[in-house]
Amino acid sequence: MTHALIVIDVQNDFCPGGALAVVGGDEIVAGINDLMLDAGAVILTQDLHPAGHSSFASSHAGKAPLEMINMPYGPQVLWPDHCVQGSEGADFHPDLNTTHADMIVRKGYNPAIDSYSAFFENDHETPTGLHGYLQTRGIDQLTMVGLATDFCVNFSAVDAAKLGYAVTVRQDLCRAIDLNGSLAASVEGMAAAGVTLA
Ligand code: VGL
Ligand code: ZN
Repeated sequence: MTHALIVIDVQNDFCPGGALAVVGGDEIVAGINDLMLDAGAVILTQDLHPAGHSSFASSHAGKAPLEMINMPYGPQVLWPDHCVQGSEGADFHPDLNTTHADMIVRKGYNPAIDSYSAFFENDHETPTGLHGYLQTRGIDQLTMVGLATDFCVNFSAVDAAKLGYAVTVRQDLCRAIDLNGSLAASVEGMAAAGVTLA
């Protein structure tokens, strides 16, 4: 089995002081850097939206952040503007060791569709290309860490399990947004999909 470490969205906007700050988001950086040292491959994901993205509350008149909206692909949480292309908030946390990354997967660049998962946009159909990359390299075992447990880590882990990867989520190296019980629901969903929660 060939193994990869997938580091999800460890970016300034998801860390304290950022636009969509996750409590304790910066606490996981040192532990993630340590894990990179003995990973067979390291893949970073980067949430990267054009200004005016359809997942931003500011793009919908009368809507506030954390309200829901129905998109053609299903229900969507509306977020504060975050990880806008070219902004400092979109950059990786300054202490994250990006030197060891074999690949950086960018997602959320389609203005009309959000993309939590590292594998598919939120229509669950449009691929990011990561599956092809991992297959080409013969990687079948994944460890996932990063932000946020209940959104991008959750969607990535469940998609990976569905695609046939052996997936472990290191909960100690993830932090959650926890919106209306989303953390508990995501843990249940990941376990049901066959993800190992460590
Ligand atoms: C994320 C909300 C919006 C995440 C990204 O990385 O979990 N959450 N965009
Ligand atoms: Zn986003």
